[in-house]
Amino acid sequence: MKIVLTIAGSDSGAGAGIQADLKTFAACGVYGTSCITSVTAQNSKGVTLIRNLDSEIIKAQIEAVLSDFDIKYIKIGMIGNLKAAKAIVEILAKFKAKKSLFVVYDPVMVSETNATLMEANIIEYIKLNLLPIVDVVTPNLWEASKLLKEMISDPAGMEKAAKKITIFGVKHVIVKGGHLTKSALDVCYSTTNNQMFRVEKSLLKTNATHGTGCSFSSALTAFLAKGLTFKAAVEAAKEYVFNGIKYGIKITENGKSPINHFWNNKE
Ligand code: PXL
Repeated sequence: MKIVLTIAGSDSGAGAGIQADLKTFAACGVYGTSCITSVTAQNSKGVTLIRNLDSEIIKAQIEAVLSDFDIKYIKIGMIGNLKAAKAIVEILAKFKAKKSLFVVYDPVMVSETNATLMEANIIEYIKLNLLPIVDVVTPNLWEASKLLKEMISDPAGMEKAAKKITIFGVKHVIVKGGHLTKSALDVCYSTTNNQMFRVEKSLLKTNATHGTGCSFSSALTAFLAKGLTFKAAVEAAKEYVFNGIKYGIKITENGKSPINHFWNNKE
């Protein structure tokens, strides 16, 4: 069985974050290991408290698994502050010098309930130091706008943005349009073969969308680890999340219900 690693924050509601990542890995048939960067107390209504972990424990978790398990594919999610970002860059650079690692980064900035999960002043550091050592970045419209300092709001803008983001040194960009009004359209660009392609699904009328971003990037990591091509892995990850939303765990009328990571095994 392929072994992968997630570097992300903990979500007590378990729809997103490290809990979503590990469930997605299990559902997609890979063995997931983890490094927790931050602990968030949250439910379907919002985030009540965040504790970012210190760089020593972040580095030690990554060192422990990468020095022992045979891991080639890594997913990164929530990075709360500059210290965490620096710790992750430092340790990944160290291991990348020794062996080939393929890194998928979901640039998490706010929660589904709009709480700030990443200090805004670290975006420049991330662009200059983390993006050059990751292989895929998966911003949503808002995150892509923040990375490029310009508004991205439609498919044509998404195509331009996907290409532009590769300037920071990342090979593949997926601009996710889950917040578009007509359909859930993602625009993908690969520098390896200069390929631009789109993946599209219909919008589902539900609030069970908590964890979609985390689960998409984790499913993508899992499918890449299993040997799918980039395009096939994106399509399979999109299908996985679409079904997770369709069979969501409806726990609330007003807040954000979590997706169902094990829709394939539903009652
Ligand atoms: O979906 C973004 C996200 C990432 N990581 C953690 C989260 C969330 C959203 O709530 O809680 C820990």
